Amino acid sequence: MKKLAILLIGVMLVFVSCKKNLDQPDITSFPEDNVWSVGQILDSLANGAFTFNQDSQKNAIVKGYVIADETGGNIYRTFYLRGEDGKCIAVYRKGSSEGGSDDFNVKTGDHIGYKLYGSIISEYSKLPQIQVQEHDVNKLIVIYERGCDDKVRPISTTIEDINAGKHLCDLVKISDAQFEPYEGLTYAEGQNNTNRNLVTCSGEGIIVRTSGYASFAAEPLPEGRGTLTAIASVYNTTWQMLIRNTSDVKMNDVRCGGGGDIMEMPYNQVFTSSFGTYTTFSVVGDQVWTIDYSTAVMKGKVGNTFYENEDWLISSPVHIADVEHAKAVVNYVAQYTGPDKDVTAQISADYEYGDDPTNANWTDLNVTFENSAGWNDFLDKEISLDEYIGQTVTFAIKFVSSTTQSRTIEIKSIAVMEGEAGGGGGGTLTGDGTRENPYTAQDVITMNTQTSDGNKYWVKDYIVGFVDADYVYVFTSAAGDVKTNIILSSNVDPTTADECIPIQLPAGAVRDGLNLADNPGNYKQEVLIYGTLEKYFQVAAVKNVTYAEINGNSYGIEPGGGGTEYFNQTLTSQASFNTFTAYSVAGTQVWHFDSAHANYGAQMSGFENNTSYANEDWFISPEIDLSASSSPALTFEHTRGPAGSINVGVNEGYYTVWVTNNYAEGQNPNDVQWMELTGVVHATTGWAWVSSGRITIPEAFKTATCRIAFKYLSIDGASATWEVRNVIISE
Ligand SMILES: [Ca+2]
Ligand SMILES: [Ca+2]
Repeated sequence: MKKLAILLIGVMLVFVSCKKNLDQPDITSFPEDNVWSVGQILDSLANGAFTFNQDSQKNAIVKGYVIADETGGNIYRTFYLRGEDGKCIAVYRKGSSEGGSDDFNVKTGDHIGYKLYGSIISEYSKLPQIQVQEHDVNKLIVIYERGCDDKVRPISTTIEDINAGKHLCDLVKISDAQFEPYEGLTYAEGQNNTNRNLVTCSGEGIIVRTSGYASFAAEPLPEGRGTLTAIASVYNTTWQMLIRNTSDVKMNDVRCGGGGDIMEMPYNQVFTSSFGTYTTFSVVGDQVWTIDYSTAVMKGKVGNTFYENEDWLISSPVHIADVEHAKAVVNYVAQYTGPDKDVTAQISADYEYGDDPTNANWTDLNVTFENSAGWNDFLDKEISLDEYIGQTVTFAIKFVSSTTQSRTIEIKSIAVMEGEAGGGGGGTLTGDGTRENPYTAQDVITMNTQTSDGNKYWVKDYIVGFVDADYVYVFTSAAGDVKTNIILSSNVDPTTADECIPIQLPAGAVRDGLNLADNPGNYKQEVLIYGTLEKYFQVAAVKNVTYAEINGNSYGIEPGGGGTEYFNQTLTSQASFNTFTAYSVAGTQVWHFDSAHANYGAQMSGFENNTSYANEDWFISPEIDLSASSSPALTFEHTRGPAGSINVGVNEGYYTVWVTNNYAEGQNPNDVQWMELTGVVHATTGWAWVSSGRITIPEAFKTATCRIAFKYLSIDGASATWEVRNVIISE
């Protein structure tokens, strides 16, 4: 004991932030000649599951801090590790029936080394994990120190960022949140795993999932508003929060979202999962504002019948601060045709929150909400509120439909904020994003697109360097070993990051062909790429690049056939996925989209919990107008896996493509007549993306109501995963 005490003091001197450990097991150190970061492990996992089983990996270890342990019973046979690089992963031990395993001897706050040799690195329903194979798990773990509280603090973030996959497996903290509903509810129901809804005062929502075996399962949900600390986890496409114990939940403030309180600018309401601080009122008609597609939706059509409606979406009162300019910004999509002035922006100084709006005086702000190009093409309508500076007002959207006409509008968010409506100037663009007239890097900077609209665009400019692991823009060729990105600029000799856009290079032909570490000759060469426009390294960028041309060479899969396009959905964003209808005829598993792996596109698998289940699942496009086409053909990219299942059901027709003229939304596809489109090229190696080839659409389907569908089958005991993206119909 004395010896331990002396050692303890020694450790204290070195590691001021931690308290040291000492009921240490047999092993006190590992060789450090092969230390992996969690980031390196995750990067390798991006290419598929793997096992640390090479002779050269005998000493492989990863070092990091335990951010959640099994105490509390909500986290099962798992601890979560935050690497010394800040990246996170789950560490999972098998149960005794599977040949496992002792309890982990680690506690939250421990600084540990974990021996990787023999472990499998895989995704469990999209959750990255180190799967321990050793029975005596603690032989794999050295605890260097304990109580490293500084290293295991939660990251304060937003639900939006969690849903964007930015914190997977990390310990995060959400503020201004509350359970909804909460009355009469406990964390879990009986011994069942239970989902509860957490919503923030700005309207974002996420699931808090609790095991029926958690020590706090039967405790009531808190009534109030406050902070929640939890592990950001995922189960396939469902993002969820796992609390460690109830001390992670501090919700003692008065609840928000009753609405009606006077809000200060900036007042931003998003309608992801609720109306938040907004209220709705139906003056006429049975149809009402609803939350769907993560937006506030209003339409006056049910089935094929139009109904008369007047329906309001109304803010809490907002104080327009004493600024030079103020505006409202409505982010929306709209389609179809309604009566004149069917969607208007209104403002009132005397509206009582919750009342019938026809009892108040409203001023029509005289703006037009044009239809958007499609369901993915969200528009920002900016409306000046300069006349109301200094006043407290209520802002509303008023919707009207008739017995013959109705538009559908989906509002993602409404912000009341400082700034000049329509201001900002914005430069003019050189290109238009087509292959013939691609955007330049400067165009991408000017447009400053933060979220992909689901479409891919062509961008052409000079390769001028890459972004290194410290997020530094390096303007030289191959000065490092970064292969995952390059940067483009319209200036071949840029001096600042402001002149550049980062380009994400997904693993495969595009990365292999473009990255500067392997291809130093690409430096200062012009490249043409095809990808989504969205944020990367916190700035406007190009991601999900599937095709590139440089110096006469091409890499990846060339989209379309080059002719007029009648339909183009990437399926690499939730919005694009949502344009299709997923219909499960049989089996629990469904077509789905996973925002953490957006480039997988639409996914379907009959495999869950290590078992293959029988399924019949259709993934059906929206109506595609081919009435003016001459020789339309379908192309798409697809892949199947894992490698061991590559031959499952190919000859039996488990992965087929069909076309029809008369499918109605929501119908069982088996009640409709379809024709199979044959000649689809299938992948023959696991997870290899291939082009379907050009599949001619038969003459009979050159109509205004053509739909194509991907039909998936699996049987009990045999299935594969099918992933589909970049679905194009063109001449
Ligand atoms: Ca109504
Ligand atoms: Ca199914």
